[in-house]
Amino acid sequence: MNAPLTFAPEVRAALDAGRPVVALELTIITHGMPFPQNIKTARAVEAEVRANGAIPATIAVMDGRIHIGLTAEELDRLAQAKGVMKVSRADIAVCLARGAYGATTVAATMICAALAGIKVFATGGIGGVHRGAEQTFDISADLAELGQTAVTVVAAGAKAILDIPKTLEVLETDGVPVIAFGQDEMPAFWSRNSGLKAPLRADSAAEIAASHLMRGRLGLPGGQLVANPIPFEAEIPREEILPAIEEALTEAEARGVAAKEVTPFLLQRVFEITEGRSLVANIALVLNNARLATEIAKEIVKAG
Ligand code: PSU
Ligand code: MN
Repeated sequence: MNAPLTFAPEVRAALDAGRPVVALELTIITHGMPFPQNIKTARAVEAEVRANGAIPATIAVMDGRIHIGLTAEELDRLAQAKGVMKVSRADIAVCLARGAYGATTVAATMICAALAGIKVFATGGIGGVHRGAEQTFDISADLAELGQTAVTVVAAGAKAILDIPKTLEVLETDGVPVIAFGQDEMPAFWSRNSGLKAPLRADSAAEIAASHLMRGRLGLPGGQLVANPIPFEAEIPREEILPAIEEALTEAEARGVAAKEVTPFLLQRVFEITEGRSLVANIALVLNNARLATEIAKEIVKAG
């Protein structure tokens, strides 16, 4: 393989020295949050990884290359650029070949992280099986990626805009361990609880690191999904967020929103309906995930 990777010098040095690195994605910044909170969040997440003892590697497609780690100037440019492509497994090669700007989703960020030798990735929420998928067939490529690419992904569970039971079923079929952190219940992004028991539970970063390494020893392809509940003080309880989600879903259906537009549309509408509260929660959970991912990356280095 001869993938067009461009490493930030600091990330390259950390990987060469076997120091912990955490991958970060940009789609949540370019397609999931409004300006200027998005750029502030991107910077804050990098700072959080650093403060806890790992090197952040925010990933993006630019000028026909996959960038593993961005300068402050590149981060600013991408967060403000118009027409940045939302790039998943299906689009990444086209985006690179065109030389366009691309923000990688969970699926594409996993692909890039694996190519770069990065084992842990922090995001907000993963894509999943959308409600009504039995009609629309809308199932995020994030799920199949988790089934085949060996990266441990820390997310705040699946958003309640998705069908969480079906999402868990697909992950089980694909052989993906779904590990709730520190609680029995599956978290649901803005809320700590989903009303569903998580398939697995772990109470320490060391245990998650050990199972990551064990999967490697077993030759199992695919990653792990760590479902990290949003901090108490930032959560929007289920009964408060569900009406906003229902309203956003009804509107998406009425307007015929489809394919890649669905997730960004729903996030934007929930943001408007909750008068910005969903965004405050979203930022808090991304930071929380960055902290846990950093701990896992450090434990993998220690044990590996
Ligand atoms: N969670 C968010 N905001 C987002 C996403 C997730 O809070 O923007 C993005 C992630 O990049 C995820 C993608 O991988 O949405 C899933 O999109 P789709 O359902 O189209 O695969
Ligand atoms: Mn989709």
